[in-house]
Amino acid sequence: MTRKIVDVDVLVTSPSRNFVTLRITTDDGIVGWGDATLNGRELAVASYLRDHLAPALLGRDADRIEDTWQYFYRGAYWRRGPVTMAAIGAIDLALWDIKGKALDVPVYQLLGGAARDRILTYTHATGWDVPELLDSVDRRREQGFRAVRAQSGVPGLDKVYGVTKGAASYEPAGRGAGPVEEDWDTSAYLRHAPKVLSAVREHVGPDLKLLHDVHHRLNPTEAARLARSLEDVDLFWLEDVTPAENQRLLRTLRQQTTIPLAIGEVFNTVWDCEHLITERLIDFIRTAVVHAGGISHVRKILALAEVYQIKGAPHGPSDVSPINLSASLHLGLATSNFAIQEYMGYDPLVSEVFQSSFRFEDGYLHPGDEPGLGVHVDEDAAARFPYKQAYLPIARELDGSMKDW
Ligand code: KDG
Ligand code: MG
Repeated sequence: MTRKIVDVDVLVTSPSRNFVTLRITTDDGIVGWGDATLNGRELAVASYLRDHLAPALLGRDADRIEDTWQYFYRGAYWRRGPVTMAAIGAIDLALWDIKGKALDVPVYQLLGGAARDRILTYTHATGWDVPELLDSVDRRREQGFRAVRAQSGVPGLDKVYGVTKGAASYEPAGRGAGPVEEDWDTSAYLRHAPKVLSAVREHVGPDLKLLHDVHHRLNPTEAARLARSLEDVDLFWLEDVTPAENQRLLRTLRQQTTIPLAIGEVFNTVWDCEHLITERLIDFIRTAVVHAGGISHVRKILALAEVYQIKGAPHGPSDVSPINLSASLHLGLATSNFAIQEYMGYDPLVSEVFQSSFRFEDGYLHPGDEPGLGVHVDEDAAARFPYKQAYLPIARELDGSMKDW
């Protein structure tokens, strides 16, 4: 028996920020949902899906998830890259959602069943100065988080990516007709970050897991200097220390420090991280489920990582939708080498569009036991929030030259 795909549609909605959502419907009336959000490049993925992949999906057997993945990956002459892989990822999530609903089981059961009871999660704390950051960390601990990523301002700079001034929660993209420009000063950052993170460790004591994200801003020498100055802070990880292309040079850094390294939120396939994994230049692989071709491909990345004692810790910012978060949780529950899930939470407007069954308790997440991925999309609510152009900011050195992401 085949379960035919009879309808494919793409929703672009902006409840506080932009999300691209794929809806696939089968001839027996099952609806599956996939996230296709690529921050700042949303409409490119929407068009790739609508104009190129949707027509080829009509009439295919929805039950053949792996074959559909291979069809769109191997069948494309122009492979890989974030737009292509997010589009394939969205289809993959929607098909896993359909299969779970068809069999009346949550997706984690289809992936082998629970390999753990719950998933450790970390969230973000940000403050422009140390007192503000400590307040933010304390608020996160009061909410129950056992792991917190801490980011602060840098003296002399007006804005720093990932850091808010005051109590506002941080949103990676800014709305407008072009990217906001920020300044960057490596020397000031390298002087300041160790003091701030030491103050946080002193304030919270030994138990809280502390993480810090460098957002690809350093070269390997600078990264080694930072890592060595942070040895006593006992970080759970240091993230994205150098630009993602700098893979071979990470060996120098590894020789200088035992600080665990996390990399990979901008990777899209196993071929982007194969060297990092097989040379064990990292400790945590961060590919987001949707951005690397969905559950079907990310579980292969995690299987490779398992051989090298590297753990999965997928990207989970507020700029991918609750459908992606839910998929990540199903995969995480069923995967033995899964370490932690990033969870920034969502603006209340997002919950008007995406009603999810995952639950947060005592610093851990669980995807819930609804059939499929467990996310209901309210299309009327989605239609109330039209797309608004938005970009991630860019950064320049103090002399005006472009800085890496
Ligand atoms: O869209 C990019 C953001 O999601 C990213 O910059 C946030 O680095 C980030 C993180 O670790 O969540
Ligand atoms: Mg990051």
